[in-house]
Amino acid sequence: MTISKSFIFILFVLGYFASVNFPFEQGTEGEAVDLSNLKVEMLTNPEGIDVLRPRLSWQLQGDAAGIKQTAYQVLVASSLEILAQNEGDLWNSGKVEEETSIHVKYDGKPLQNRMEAYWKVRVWTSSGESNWSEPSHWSMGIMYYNDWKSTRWIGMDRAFDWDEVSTFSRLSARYFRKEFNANKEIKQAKVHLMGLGLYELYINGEKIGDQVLAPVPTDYNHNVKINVFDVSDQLRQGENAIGVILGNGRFFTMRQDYKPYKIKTFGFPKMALQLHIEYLDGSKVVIRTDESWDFTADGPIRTNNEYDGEEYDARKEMPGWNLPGFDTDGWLKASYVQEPEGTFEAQMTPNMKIMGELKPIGISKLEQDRYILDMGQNMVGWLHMKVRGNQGQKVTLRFAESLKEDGELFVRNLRDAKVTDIYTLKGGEEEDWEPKFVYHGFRYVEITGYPGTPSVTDFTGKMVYDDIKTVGSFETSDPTINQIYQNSWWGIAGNYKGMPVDCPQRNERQPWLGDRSTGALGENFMFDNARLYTKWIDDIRYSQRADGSIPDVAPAFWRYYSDNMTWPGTMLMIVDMLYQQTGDVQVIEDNYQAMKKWLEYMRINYMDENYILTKDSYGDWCVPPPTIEAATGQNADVKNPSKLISTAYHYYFMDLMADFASRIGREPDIPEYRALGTHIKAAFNDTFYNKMGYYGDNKMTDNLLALAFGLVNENHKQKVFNSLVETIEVENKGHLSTGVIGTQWLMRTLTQNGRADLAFRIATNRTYPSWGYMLENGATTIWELWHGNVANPSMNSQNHVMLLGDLIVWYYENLAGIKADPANPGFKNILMDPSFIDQLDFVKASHESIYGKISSHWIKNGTEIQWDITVPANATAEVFIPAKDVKSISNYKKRLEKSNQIADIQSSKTGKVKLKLMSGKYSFSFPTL
Ligand code: RAM
Repeated sequence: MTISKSFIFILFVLGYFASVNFPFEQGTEGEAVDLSNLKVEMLTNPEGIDVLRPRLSWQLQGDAAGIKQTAYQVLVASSLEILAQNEGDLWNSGKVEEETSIHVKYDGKPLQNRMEAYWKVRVWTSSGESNWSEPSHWSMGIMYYNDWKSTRWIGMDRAFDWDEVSTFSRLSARYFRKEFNANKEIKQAKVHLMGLGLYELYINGEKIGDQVLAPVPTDYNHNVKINVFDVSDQLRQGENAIGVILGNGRFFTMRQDYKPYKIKTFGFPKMALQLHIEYLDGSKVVIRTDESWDFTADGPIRTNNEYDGEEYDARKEMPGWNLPGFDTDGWLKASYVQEPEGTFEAQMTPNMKIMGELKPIGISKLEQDRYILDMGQNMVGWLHMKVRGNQGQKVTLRFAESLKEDGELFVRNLRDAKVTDIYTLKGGEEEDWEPKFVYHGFRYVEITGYPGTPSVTDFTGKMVYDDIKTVGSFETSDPTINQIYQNSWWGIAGNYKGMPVDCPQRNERQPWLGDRSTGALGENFMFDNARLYTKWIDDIRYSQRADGSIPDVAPAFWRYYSDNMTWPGTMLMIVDMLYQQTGDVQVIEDNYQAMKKWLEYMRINYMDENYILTKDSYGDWCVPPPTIEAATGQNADVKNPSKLISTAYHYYFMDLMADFASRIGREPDIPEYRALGTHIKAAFNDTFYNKMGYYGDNKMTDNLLALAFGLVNENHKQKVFNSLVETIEVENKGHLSTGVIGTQWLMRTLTQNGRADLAFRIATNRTYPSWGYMLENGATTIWELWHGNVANPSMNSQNHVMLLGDLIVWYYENLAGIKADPANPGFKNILMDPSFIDQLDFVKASHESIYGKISSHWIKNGTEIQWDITVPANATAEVFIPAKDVKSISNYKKRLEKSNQIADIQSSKTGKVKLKLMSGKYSFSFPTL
């Protein structure tokens, strides 16, 4: 097994500094640092990593003023006891005189298989020295393929009588069990598990971990994720039992078998497991999967299929199957099966979890025993049900996003996904049930056959997505903007499925690259998604063909290698996003070669002698039809490939590559990117510029791309921008006419060119086409199509995020003024230059960056604006205040002057005063202009 260096391992030590000797100076009006409590918190699953040089990050917390780290010392020890002696037997960095507090690479003794590492840090700052932080921890996994050699992959490579293998496969879940005796007192025990497609793990009847639908999906021909759990508390001296249930997930799926270029199936579910037990006396034993494990597929989960649903027959339950002493009469022995082809590797991104619960808002009767339950929100996950009735009674749950006029479920936009869960009662006491191996995208549930009268209190919606923290908050005085933000949150969260999928409901649910190119940046302000996107970049890199081609979907469950700039090019945009937002340079290093190779492949195959990139696939995907009448019944699946789009992106990517090269010491590559860029730019203008002052067909997207990528000659800029504005204001009467591509550049380009007001108008429209139009029509998420209420159902998801474009980016960067500085990425320096738009009374936002929480809250009080800002410790901000002079600005009602917080004050010619702020809290007031 190769050791992947591409995973980031971020350990945050959240320390409230407790140095009594060196109390931090208090901010002007900031809160005092909490000196009583030194707190450390892990923000990532630390078990079983496989990077040889993990990276450590810590945060200096507290609102004290002007804190800058000047040095740090990290200790890493093999035990807590050693660490408590302030010794680092694995690594003692010594005092390192550096500001760096993120992505510090472990540089100690080589890390071994399954080693435990405990670490802590102390820092020296401009305002004093901290104590040692609380200890934090990680463990190494099984890093080498060789260490799996005596462990067998087990399963059963066949279907059973009650199964059906077809497009609509019905394959029952597989149950495995193993009993063993642990004859001594246990010190520590860890399970290392690869359970494909999906697993649930039990020790002595207890479910291990709160993950669901684990592990995260990959292209199992390339890589298979290992999950690791500390089970010391669940094992006991004496008899023990391990139980594992395997579901199908993306591993066993025949769902795409009607399209030859889609992956049919990876095979029947299978697993490999090692349980390492260490006894108190120092002796060790390993329990492994082999043919001694008991197996049955004749349990209660009769079928589970991501798209079609799960069926559970409670009469087939096997009480005690995962406890010692169970009678395995009727069970088989597991068979030794072929291992999957992929590399075995640690899972560094979190699994999914039940992240929230929803109470339904209503239930209504359709007829006899058919009811419709309304969750009040288009959500992703499943339904938990309480039911009491007779043995053999069946409750059928069918899911949909909306209702037809007659009150029945609208299922045509799900295509042939059956999304039906069926529960058969065992009878007697109240029964509790929810599925294990499926998820649905739904607001409404049709309930059939529920014994008695169902009421809302019998059901709970379980919201399921990756265990990722919400790190952003955003609110303004405008209800449309706020509601769109809420809808976006629901849509983005629900579509995180160990990879970002396009939609959660129909027979698709694919990780389409183009849907996230700019969206991922907006999402990063809201969600701590860096590990997820780093995993996805790995998926994309793994899916690259030897010739250099990158697919439109990765992992390439659908093998669309259609070759275009915009979908595969998402790889570059997300690498850039990860670098900008989290300061992670490793992600550039790990992917540089792949990105370069892809661009060469595209150039050699598709660039003509005039530097025009001739190949595109989707064009400006999903542009709004001109009117809602014209849109009615229209199929949106129309491709209009555009050489203008592909050539513009080709130029943009030359820029990105030059930037990447400069970040990782590949400067010798830069002249080539620049030279090609110069040619492309000239060709682009020769071919697509019309001297009337627009590009291509004068579509919004044509002009937007030219402006956003810096392709427009200086003396044409105003004209081109005027053309863009004219299209919006005159032709579109204040609306957009962009699809997935143009919308990614729309809001920022308008704002950068001085028309934040027009961006605001587009952002708050309630008429077609707009995000507000979706709200107007009852949307609680974001639609796939601008005309989602009338479109042909064959491609019309009500929970897609691709049309968000750069809207969320604009919310944070331009309305709130929280933007990462490319020169000091990861919010080491924050660029704060909000548009104090006339139509808004306030904007209140925050983002928990890798340095800590950044906040920006501006509010208009009559003729004055008050702007409160928080800059986290060890970070700085460059703040732009629209004021005619410095005198008219105050901070906490005092005159603005240089201090240990305000490092610099500059009046600029652009009518803004520029301040350089150190960490701490600020409250500026200044008159509205
Ligand atoms: C459809 C979906 C998806 C998009 C592709 C091109 O399947 O709209 O989100 O990326 O087309």
